[in-house]
Amino acid sequence: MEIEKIRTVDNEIAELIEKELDRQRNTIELIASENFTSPAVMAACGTVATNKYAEGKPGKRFYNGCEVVDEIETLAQERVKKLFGMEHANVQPHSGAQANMAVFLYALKPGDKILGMDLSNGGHLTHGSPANFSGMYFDVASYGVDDNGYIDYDKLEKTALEHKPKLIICGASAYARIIDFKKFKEVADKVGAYLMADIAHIAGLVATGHHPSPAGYADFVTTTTHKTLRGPRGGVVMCSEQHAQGIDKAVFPGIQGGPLEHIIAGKAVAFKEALQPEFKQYSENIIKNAKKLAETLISNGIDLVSGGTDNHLMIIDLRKFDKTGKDMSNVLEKINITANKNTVPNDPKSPFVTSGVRLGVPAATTRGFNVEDMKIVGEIIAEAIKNSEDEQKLSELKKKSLELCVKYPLYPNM
Ligand code: DSN
Repeated sequence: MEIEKIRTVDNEIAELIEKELDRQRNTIELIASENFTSPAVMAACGTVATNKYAEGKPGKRFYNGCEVVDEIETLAQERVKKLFGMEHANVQPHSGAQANMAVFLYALKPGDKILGMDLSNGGHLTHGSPANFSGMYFDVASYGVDDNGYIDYDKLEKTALEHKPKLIICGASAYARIIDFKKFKEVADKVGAYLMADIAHIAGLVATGHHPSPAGYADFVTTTTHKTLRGPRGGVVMCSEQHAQGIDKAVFPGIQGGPLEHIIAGKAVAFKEALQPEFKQYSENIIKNAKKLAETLISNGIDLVSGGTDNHLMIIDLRKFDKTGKDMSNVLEKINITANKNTVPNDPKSPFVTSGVRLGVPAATTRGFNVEDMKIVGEIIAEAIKNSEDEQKLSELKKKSLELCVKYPLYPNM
């Protein structure tokens, strides 16, 4: 076993990894951006490919001895292009933030105007937050959601016409509804802007046709590989041939040095998995599970932003209970459910406190949870919110969570 190999050198780290495995096994994972990657993907990441420097791209490297990693990286590129129907892919970005940064470096000059979804309305830090490079080096305008929690496309268009951004960013980290890439493209065309779709959250659903694809609409498509796509932690940036050379140069030497070829091997394996019919079934199960969880919460008196979900996630709005996302995510942790606090649109509370909790089902679905299980999970969460001060009740709920964890053993052969 891999952990035993670690133990022969470093018992402290071996013990901590085992402890983390134990935590994952005994917790219902509902962080919307997390997943359980396959043993094959994990194994690929722990191989000799980690030893190789390969600055450059396949066939055009700065070091010798890259002929094998060239094949690994080329396979990863070909598979991800097939998954998303894109002409060009660079699989080297270390993360989604790096993929986005590469697009910014290629398409923009410092001070250029960008238009992205406001972080507090569901956008991502790299879509123009003042705390991030995207908000520090570019002039940011933002759009958000309407009173019903749906993207306000009219306001998006008005803001675009007013600000004339050079780049419009669509895609979100906390948005439960279908994103209309066609509408975004129409707006981008009206103002002559590039369109970037950051599909990090929904990539797995896009790959299987369970969410519309940005291919044919967006100039640049970025994603992480570890969320609904269920690969190793990393990023990818895709575009048409027209932008290929510029994007590749932006990734290296623009923002990164040597690519992580062992992680790229893991990405290649994950892309192969995502091309199989079983993955389509997995996406379908995600959608069914998310709908069941949302439906159960609502029928148990819990409000959701936009009143439900079309994808893998949902945001609980706690305002009517006068409770905070910070407290409730800690209460859920007490009963072995992991989730994260999240702002709701127009949140009166700070991002460190929040009035919401984001829930997502990709990880639980990988584990095998079905709609009956999601109903139980929804009931547990609703009870926990309503009885958050009742320690006796919380210990009963923790027992129920653990029963579900035992029902679906995680990594049984590890
Ligand atoms: N941190 C990720 C998420 O949780 O959505 C976004 O990068």
